[in-house]
Amino acid sequence: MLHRRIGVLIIALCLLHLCLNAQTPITNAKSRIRLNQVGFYPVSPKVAIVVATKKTDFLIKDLKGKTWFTGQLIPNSQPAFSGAYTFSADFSAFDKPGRYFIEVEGLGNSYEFQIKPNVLQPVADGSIKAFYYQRASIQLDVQYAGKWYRAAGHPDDKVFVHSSAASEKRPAGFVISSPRGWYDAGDYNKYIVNSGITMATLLSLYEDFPEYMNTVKLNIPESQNQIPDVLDEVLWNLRWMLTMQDPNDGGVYHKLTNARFDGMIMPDKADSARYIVQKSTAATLDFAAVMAQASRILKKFPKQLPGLADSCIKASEYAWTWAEKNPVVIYNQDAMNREFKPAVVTGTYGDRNVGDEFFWAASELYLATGKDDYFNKITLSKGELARVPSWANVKLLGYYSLAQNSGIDAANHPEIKEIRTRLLNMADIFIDSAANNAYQTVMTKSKVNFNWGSNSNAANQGVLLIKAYKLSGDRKYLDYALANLDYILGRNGTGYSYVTGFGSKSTMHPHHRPSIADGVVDPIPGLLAGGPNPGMQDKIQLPSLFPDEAYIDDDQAYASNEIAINWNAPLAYLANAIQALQKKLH
Ligand SMILES: [Ca+2]
Ligand SMILES: [Ca+2]
Repeated sequence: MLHRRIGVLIIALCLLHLCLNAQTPITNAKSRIRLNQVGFYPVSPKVAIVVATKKTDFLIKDLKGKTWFTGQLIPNSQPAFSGAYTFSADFSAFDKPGRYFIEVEGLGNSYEFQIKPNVLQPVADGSIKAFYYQRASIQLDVQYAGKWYRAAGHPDDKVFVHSSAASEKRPAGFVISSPRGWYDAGDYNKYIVNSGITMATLLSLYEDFPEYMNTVKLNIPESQNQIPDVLDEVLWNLRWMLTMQDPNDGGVYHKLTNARFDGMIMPDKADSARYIVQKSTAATLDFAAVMAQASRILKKFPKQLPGLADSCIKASEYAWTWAEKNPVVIYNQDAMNREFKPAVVTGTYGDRNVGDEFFWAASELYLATGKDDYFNKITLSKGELARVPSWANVKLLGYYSLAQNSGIDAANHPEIKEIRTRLLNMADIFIDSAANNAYQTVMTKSKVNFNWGSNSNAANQGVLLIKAYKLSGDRKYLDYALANLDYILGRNGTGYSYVTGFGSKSTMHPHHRPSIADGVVDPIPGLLAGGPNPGMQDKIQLPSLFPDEAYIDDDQAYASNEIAINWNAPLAYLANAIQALQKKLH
């Protein structure tokens, strides 16, 4: 009896297998033809990567099946990390606007894509709008948030001074008001250190592309005022940051947080007590840098924002003074928890080296005030650049501002020339031999790019390449910046578009409390997933451990599928810069 049942089961499984096999060509092609699933500008380079075994023709067809372009797959010289060989389908010469798919002889069809001017505008807008969805202390109305509308959470108007932060004038339990700000990531806490790099990236997006950013409308509550929407969004977090400075000494609290992470609940259901914890040198310097940069930019809006630029530079210099008096107050959560209660076990952002924070803050303070005292704090040591900026290593943010700020007296400061040379050298190292790897991008050159938050490396490399383009006018940097954006939108080892809401096969289950708890099938749009990371710190089994395939679209997989403001900001910079520069791509 048992044998007979097993026999029936085997026959059923075989039939199922046949059925699945009958569909294999199409499924196969969609997973094997990897391309930017959003689309291409008529003038821009257009490349899909095909995981295939032989060199054949490929066709560009419209949705009615009419062939518009025929090309031949070109083998790439290096295999993917998995050992699989890839081919490039280059259809850059084809520039007719429309909706298309790629058919590869004997393989099947790709996902659909578009060719048209401004094709990346929705994803560029969406990557900034994502910050609106991260806002604390505000209800998201249906007219702005669509089906993701929600009640306000975290008023943060009664925040307790944690015992680690107690001072004479603000003892433990003292209440301050610290509303607004963005939720940092998949959780609902607010961290100054991670706000630092995030704010810098969005502020420099505005500073580098003011004309384009003046045209960007995000349908947020401030869209009708006379301030560019990207700056309105930045102001939501800036006004929170200002409340994180102790008015009595200028020091800045490391974070505003629950004692423990919330469950997977909506913001308005998360009502644990909120604390500001001890001050730290890193937080204070990040704050000083952001406020100096903001003062420089907000000065251009004296009527709309009376007095704010002045408040920012005052707060910045006050913070700098505290940091000079307290140069090594390192945030060590374990040590703090041994001494103070309640224990706090949320994100640490414990940066042990603050040399780069001093560099960045001094750079921004010099640019904002013109005071040589700040410039004299800047020293360029050899070999200090190798990686893109991160929350813990912000030196490059200082480089960016110094290299590009036109107000600076470069003739009297030879360091500026040296900084520009170093940035271009770094960009050259990035693009060197990038044409050889399986996906023909800077991101896929090396497995070291695939750590926690790997997609932010792709985005931050893109930012650096855009900066190199702005310094040199050399289009090769722009092309590789675009290739990294293609990578993020589907030209990669998994075939996923890692931006929620954009692309046929995009991240659906980010580790992100509102997306999990809101009862809406689609995740909140415009969020960049962390991306492939073989480190598996979350212990969630991954389908592959090859560096560029180590990804799972699972809302528990915080090591590869969380979202974070410091990852979304470089995506916003890259996508909007590409939009602003699209006409230069030919
Ligand atoms: Ca506005
Ligand atoms: Ca650091």
